[in-house]
Amino acid sequence: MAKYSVENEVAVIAVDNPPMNALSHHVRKSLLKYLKEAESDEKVTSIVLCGDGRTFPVGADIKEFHKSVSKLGPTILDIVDALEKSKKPTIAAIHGNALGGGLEIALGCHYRIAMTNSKVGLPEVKLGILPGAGGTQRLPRVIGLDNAMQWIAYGGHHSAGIGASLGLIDRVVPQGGNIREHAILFAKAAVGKSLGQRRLSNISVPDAAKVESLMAKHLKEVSKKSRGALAPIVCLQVIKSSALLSYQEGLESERQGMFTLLASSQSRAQIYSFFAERQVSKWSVPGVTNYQNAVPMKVKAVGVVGLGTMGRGIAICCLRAGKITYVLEMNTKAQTAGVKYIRGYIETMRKRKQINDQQSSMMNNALIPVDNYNGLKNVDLVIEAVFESMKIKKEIFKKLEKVCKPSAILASNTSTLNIDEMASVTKRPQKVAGMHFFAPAHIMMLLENIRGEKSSPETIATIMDLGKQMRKTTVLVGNCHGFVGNRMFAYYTAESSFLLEEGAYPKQVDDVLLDYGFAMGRFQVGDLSGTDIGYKIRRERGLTHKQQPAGTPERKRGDRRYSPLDDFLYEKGRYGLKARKGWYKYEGSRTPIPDPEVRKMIDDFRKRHNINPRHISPEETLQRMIFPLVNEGFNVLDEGIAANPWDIDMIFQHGYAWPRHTGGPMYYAYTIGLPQVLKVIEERWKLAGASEPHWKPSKMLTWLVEHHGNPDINDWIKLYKERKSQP
Ligand code: 3H9
Repeated sequence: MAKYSVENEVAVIAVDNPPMNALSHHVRKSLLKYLKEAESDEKVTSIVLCGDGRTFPVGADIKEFHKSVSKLGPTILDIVDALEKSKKPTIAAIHGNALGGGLEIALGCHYRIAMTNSKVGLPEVKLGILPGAGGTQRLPRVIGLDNAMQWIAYGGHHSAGIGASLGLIDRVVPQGGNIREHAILFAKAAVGKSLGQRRLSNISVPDAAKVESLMAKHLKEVSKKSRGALAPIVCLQVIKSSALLSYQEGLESERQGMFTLLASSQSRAQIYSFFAERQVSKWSVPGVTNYQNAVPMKVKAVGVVGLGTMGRGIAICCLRAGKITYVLEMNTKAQTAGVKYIRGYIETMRKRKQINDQQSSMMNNALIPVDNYNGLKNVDLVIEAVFESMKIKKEIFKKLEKVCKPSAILASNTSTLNIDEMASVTKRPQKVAGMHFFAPAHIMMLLENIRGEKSSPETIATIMDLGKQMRKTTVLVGNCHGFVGNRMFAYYTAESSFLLEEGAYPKQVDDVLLDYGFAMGRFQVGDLSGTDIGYKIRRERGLTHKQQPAGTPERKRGDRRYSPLDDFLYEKGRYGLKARKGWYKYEGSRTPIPDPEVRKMIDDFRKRHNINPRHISPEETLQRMIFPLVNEGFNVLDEGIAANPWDIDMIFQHGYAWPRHTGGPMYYAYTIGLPQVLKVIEERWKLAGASEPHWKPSKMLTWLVEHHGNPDINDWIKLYKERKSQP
């Protein structure tokens, strides 16, 4: 709805649709009604459009997309047109955010004023669509083609100050000012002034002459940064029309572009992702606790054990969240290097204006290096981040048990190991949990929190709350080897090596993944993170080639298929990018170059095992990489390790850079159709047999297909839980 009032001859129309004033159908109706009323009221000389409550409208109502209600008139474009055509000056008074359709209605107004801390932008591309209410045609007319391409194709949020510097915002109201009062004064002053050039559809695009070169520049950038995504490309093509065609023709091109994108599976996947991101914070442990009733503990001071790559990143996350951060590292050299890195990073954030001088000095003061466990006696929560060894971790937990106050939570940053086993060496298993950060911890958005069997509601609520304070996408999962992410990802990695054995080479596999939308292929990622990391984990588990007793078949561990190619690579000193050689070689840059030496290693291996290499199609490559991971995802859901398919998808999007326009592995399976996914898995299972148990069709997947075909992803859990009551 909207509210209407007339103050001092100025009509004020305030959108009132909490929490975000989205432009839902009923809001659009009410807006147009009040606009007409203001237009026809002779006592009204100008019109202010604003938002009630927290914000100016943040765009169309995303819940209405792909539903018939979105098509019900009036459209946002009708409102934009009415505002622009108005004979009385129209002023958008922006506080909070003016995003998407929200900014588009502001662009329909003759003037825009905004609070200094407001954000403006057209983020539709992140939903797999484009600004569909004239934004692609009006924005370039104000801020120029180059800026508009940048804003729309990447969907960033920009400060009111930047908007003002580009001519989008006519006045910035300082903090503490009353936007409504300023807008009314502004509106009064605008009465009588010519509106001709204020109507953006009347003016031309300033840098239209550069359209071809700008197009080439931005197309190149988006194809690198948003690989495989359709929306950024369509956005650019439609913006191009603003430079070459009339406003009306441009609008038609926008309409066509929107039509194409809305019909694509990518927009559905991205809209799903938008809600999934918000859904994961509404965690629940059925029958135990949930986000609404559990009360988190207050955490003022955190301890981080270990100052390697992970520990440093975690410490930065804690400092950014305003925690006093004790960092324990007993090796003096490692401590000096770690602390230097953290302080250097704080300085970089200050220089980049991500934090101000005061925040920087607060963070520096809050960083307290200690070199013995007693130094952690005052912390409320500890995160250990040492090498992935159960023996070492248990020793650390025993020490922490002794020194930490009884109320302190003890968390492990393990990426695979059993949290309950660590908890068993303490007297406070209810206060033990996993907090699995992804490297580099201060950059990656994901935090996979693991509840142990005995973790208390307070402990769970506290680690979830801490993730929120760190502004991470925080997902709660159950305890098992590898938890959700690494447990599923293990099969993606394993299959990639099997593909090499059977006929593919690293670049061939990586190219398929790049085409799918990953920013990097599996082997490129392996080189970037270092092939030694995986080797050490396999060695810890007794799996490496060198640890096997004489006579052990090279391609088996127990009764399971194993590829030793990764071990061979490590043994040749090919540790990845840092060694300038891994799956690829690197000559003076980070560009991976296929290396004949790796090819030979693979060829020799095949010869030794009499493997006749065969051509492996891109389709087979993709299915072999992704479907076992999906199959395991269903096992993870079946066991209750993940509560919902969107929890899994958010783990992969934010922890493994899974392309957002596919929605994540589970949503992708839903897009392909579960029957088709199951069919491939069953065929592969017949072929591979017991030595590759990751192809054994998941019970849950099989049941869903048999009983419901390809049910809505939102219904998977409900249907599966209800199965027992069915005849
Ligand atoms: C568009 O405008 C298309 C046009 O071109 C016209 C085409 C014809 N709709 O994010 P939060 C809900 S496309 C419906 O947690 P924050 C959200 O789900 C749109 N619901 O808050 C959540 O619900 P719940 C372009 C929406 O402070 C609650 O509000 N605009 C919408 O962390 C709180 O949200 C965008 O893409 C919406 N538009 O972040 C902006 N927006 O409590 C989308 C929010 O049940 N919005 N909700 O979980 C955002 O990016 C963030 O909400 C924002 C605030 C940054 C504004």
